[in-house]
Parts: sequence; structure tokens; C-alpha cells
Amino acid sequence: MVIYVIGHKNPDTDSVVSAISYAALKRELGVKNVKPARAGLVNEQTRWVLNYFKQKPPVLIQDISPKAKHLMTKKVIYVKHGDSLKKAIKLLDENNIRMLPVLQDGKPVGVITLLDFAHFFINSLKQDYKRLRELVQTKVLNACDKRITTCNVEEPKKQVMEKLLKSKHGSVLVLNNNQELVGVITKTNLLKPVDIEVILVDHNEPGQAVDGIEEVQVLEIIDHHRIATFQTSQPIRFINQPLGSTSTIIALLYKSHGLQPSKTIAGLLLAGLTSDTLCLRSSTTTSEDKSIAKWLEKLSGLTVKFFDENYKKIALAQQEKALQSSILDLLKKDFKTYTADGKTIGISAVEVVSFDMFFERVKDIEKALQQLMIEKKLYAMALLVTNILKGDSILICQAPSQVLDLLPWPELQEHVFELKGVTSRKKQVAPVLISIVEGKPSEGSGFEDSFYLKKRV
Ligand SMILES: [Mn+2]
Repeated sequence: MVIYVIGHKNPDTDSVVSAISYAALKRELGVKNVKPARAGLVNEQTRWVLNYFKQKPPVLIQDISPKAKHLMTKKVIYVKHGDSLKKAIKLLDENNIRMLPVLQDGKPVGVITLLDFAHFFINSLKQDYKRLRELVQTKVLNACDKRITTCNVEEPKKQVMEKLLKSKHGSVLVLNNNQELVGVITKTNLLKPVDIEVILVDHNEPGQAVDGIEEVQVLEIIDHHRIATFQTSQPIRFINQPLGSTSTIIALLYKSHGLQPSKTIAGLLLAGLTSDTLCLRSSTTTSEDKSIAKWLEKLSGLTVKFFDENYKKIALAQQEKALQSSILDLLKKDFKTYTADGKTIGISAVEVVSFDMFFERVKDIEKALQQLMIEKKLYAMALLVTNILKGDSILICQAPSQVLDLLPWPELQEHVFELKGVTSRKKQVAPVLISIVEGKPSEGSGFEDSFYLKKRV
């Protein structure tokens, strides 16, 4: 059994360090086989954080659906191609099985089943009953069926099932990359529960989760986003708190167990906390985040200011790079989807130290937004550009006019909105778009006044 702790697709620093540190906490609490994972490539900031703390990036899992290696029987009973039929019959009988792979140098060359024996004997005995004694000395290779069905250890469950359905012997032989036999899958294997469980951190929406999530069991969810989650068959631990980062929640969990994170884990958590809260400047920052930050500063020997300076440097370098890279790549880097009223809204985010280049390239950005809308079948698509020095944003939005008309922010130019004091996609931008798409004003997100004002005009 493996338990993966994994954050959302397009991982940010908070989701990666949350996975690493929650796996560490779980291990400290005595849970075995817990591994941190990530659902995509790490961004520049996260790469810097991992390098600084000399941490390897967690294992990359793009699709968590079970693979052949998770389903197969690993202790395979087999015969070698030169073994006698007598030995094969004995193995089948003793182990009460119906099929034996036939191997030559570890590689399957055929399978031999009870049915194959029957055919072989019937055909041979028709001619001469006295040959029975000789017959059982025949090499299995001469009696086996060479029409075998194989798959690689990494093949996903769906593909294995299709192969199994078409297989002549009701079995799929599982091979490693050297084409050697390492397992066998029959219908029985598919009925057994799979040995993968997951703990989701920093997200709870299926659309943001790693592919294949519906095929494995979710054990826990630890998050600080809106709830739009899965149904589960059993009760699970679901911790959701309106705090600035998942890292904050994990630090609180350490505290609640009376434990102190190691120097490195405390540093990683501080990295996640400062990343998500723009070093405590974002509107999502709570007093709890501030006091946890102080605690983590003490444990790690690092400061919020240290991360602030480095994140700014990285953002500046990123912005310069963004000037050269294609806008579509930029949009895909930190892209999240939200579902409302059966429609999907995409919002990409980028942090900058100046809006200039975005104003200059609005037309290109709009084109890229439209392209992404078609590619991802979106109802609306927006790019949130946040100036991390000033704590302001602009939103460039492509959406049906009935949505654009209801956006509560001043329109600087066509499709470009000014979001003074807004830094949070999930808390300040996504709820507005979601409520407009759902056709109802959102409650408690602090934009009602302007929302109604605009609607009335
Ligand atoms: Mn987060």
C-alpha cells in the first residue's frame, strides 16, 4: 500500500511544500509508506525553494489511476520452455491454477492452460495410446499456446482491462521494460481493491486534481479553498480552513499533535505560507497566518523578509522571461478551472512587478485567451495579473458580454479591468465570476456594493 500526498495540477509552492511536510508529519505519527507527490512541473519559485532547502522535487504523477504494476499478482508460477509437460501438469495441479506462463530467459514465449493440455493429449492420443508416457516428457514449448497477451508494468488499468477482455486465456502477462515477466493479471486482480490511496492538499475540486483521481481512494483532504469537492464512499478527514495557505494549516496540525517541524520543514512551510500570502500582504492573510509565520521564523532561522526579497527577484526574472515566451505558455503555467452552473471558467494568474508589458500586449493576450477557451472548452477565460509590489491587479477577460457587463470592476480599456487591492484569484476573483455565471450575487466577499451598483446602471 502506498499513500501519496499530492497537491493540485500546475503546482505552486504552497501545494508542493504542503505535500512534503504533511508526508513528513504523517511519518512522524507512525504512518508507513507515505510519499509526497506533485501533479505537474514545478514553477521557478518552487524550484528555487526546493534548491535552497536541498530537497528533491516530489515524485511527478500526471495520472494516478492504477497501473498494471498495482493490479498484478507478483509471485508468478511459471515453467521454462524446456521443462516437461509432466512438470507443468504438476504445477497446475499443486497450485490449483489454470494457466502457466512459459518463459525463455525470463521472457514469455507462450502460456499453457488446462485446455491446451486437453487438446494436446486428445490430438496425440487419437493416434497412439501407448505414447502417453513419452508425451508427458514433451517440452512445454511444443504444447503451449504462443498467442499471449502482454502489457507493460506502467500501463493504465483501462488499457489492461481492454487487453484482458480480448485475451484468449483470460490473463495478461505483465512485462518490465526488458520484456521479462514480472506479474500476471486475471479478472480476480481487477476485483481486488487497489493499493493506492491519496491525501489531497491545497485543493479539493476534482477539476484541479491529478488525472485518474476517481479511480483511487481519497483518504484525507487538507485545504484552504472553496468547497466544490468529490463524493466519497466512506467518511474521510476533511480539513478546510479559511487561512492564507495550506502550509499554515499543516503547521497548526504539527502544533495540535504537540510536535515541532524540523528546521527544514519549518523553512519549507514558511516558504509556502509566504508564497500564498504574498509575504503576509495579501487580503487572504489572517492573524493566524501571521502568528504561525512568527513560529516558523523562529524554528527555521529564516524570515518572511528573506522570502520576500527572493520571491521578488524570481518574479522580476520571470517577468523578463515572460516578455520573450509565448503568451499561451504563460497562461498555461498557473491555470485553474472552476465549474459553475455546468459551465467551466478558466483563470490564469501571473505575478509581475510592473503592468507595462501586459498593457502593451493586450491584443495578443486576448487572442491567446480565446485560443485557450476553444482548446479547454471554456465558457469564460481570464488572466489575473498581480503586481506583487503594489498589491494590485488587472484582469484581462474573455467572456460572453452578459458576464463582462456584470463585472464589478472599472474597465480601463475593452476587456481589461482594474482590480485595486485585489491579489487573490480564489478569494476575490473566482467567487465574482462564479456568482455571475450562476446568476446570483455572491455573499460576504465584499464586492456586493459595486456589484449591485453596476447591475443597476
Ligand atoms: Mn495554497
